[in-house]
Amino acid sequence: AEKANILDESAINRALTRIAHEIIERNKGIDHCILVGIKTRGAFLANRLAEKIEKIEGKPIRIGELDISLYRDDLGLKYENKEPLVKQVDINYSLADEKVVLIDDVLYTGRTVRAAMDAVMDLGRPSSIQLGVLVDRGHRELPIRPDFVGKNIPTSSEEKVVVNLVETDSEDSVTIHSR
Ligand code: 3GP
Ligand code: 5GP
Ligand code: MG
Repeated sequence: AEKANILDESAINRALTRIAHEIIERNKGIDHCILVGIKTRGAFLANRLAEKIEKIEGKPIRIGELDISLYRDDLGLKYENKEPLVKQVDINYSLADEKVVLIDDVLYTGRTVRAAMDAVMDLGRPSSIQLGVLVDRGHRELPIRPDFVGKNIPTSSEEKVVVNLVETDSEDSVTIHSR
């Protein structure tokens, strides 16, 4: 199948550096912010952003994780009327009156983010929820938009965006594959 390179290691790093600055600017600092990464790769990205934010601001930002998967792990059937399910919540803070910044690798239909928002709201009433993603590939099925975007990649539904991160893959890269 065809493959197109979209982001390499330095492009990913630069995008994350920019997003780190944007998160700080939008929130006038990070005092009431908590990053919540959506596993697997969104959690790695949240960790990278937290490192950058700590370097810039000189203090740590709080961080949590959500494990959200499709009801069935069968990616071959993934789109057929399956809603994402929150499988695990790793957030050791009250979110009441806090600003939650959800982080994911790819934003597509928005259903995963909707599930993430439900889980976050269950932990108390945050003052706001923001969303940062490395790639927005379009095709939203819900009224959800990201506040921070690494790169907008218009895709067809047949294409697949492959995000590789060294924490779990052999390299840092974003590529598009036609199925
Ligand atoms: P990731 O979150 O670690 O990147 O959703 C489980 C995994 O399957 C995700 O891993 C994601 O990258 C990959 N995946 C690829 N295409 C899709 C898709 O269209 N929907 C979902 N939910 N996951 C996909
Ligand atoms: P959504 O719920 O918005 O349809 O999809 C978002 C979730 O599915 C993200 O967590 C992301 O991991 C995954 N996803 C959807 N489409 C793609 C894709 O093309 N590539 C990758 N890597 N992940 C995708
Ligand atoms: Mg993901």
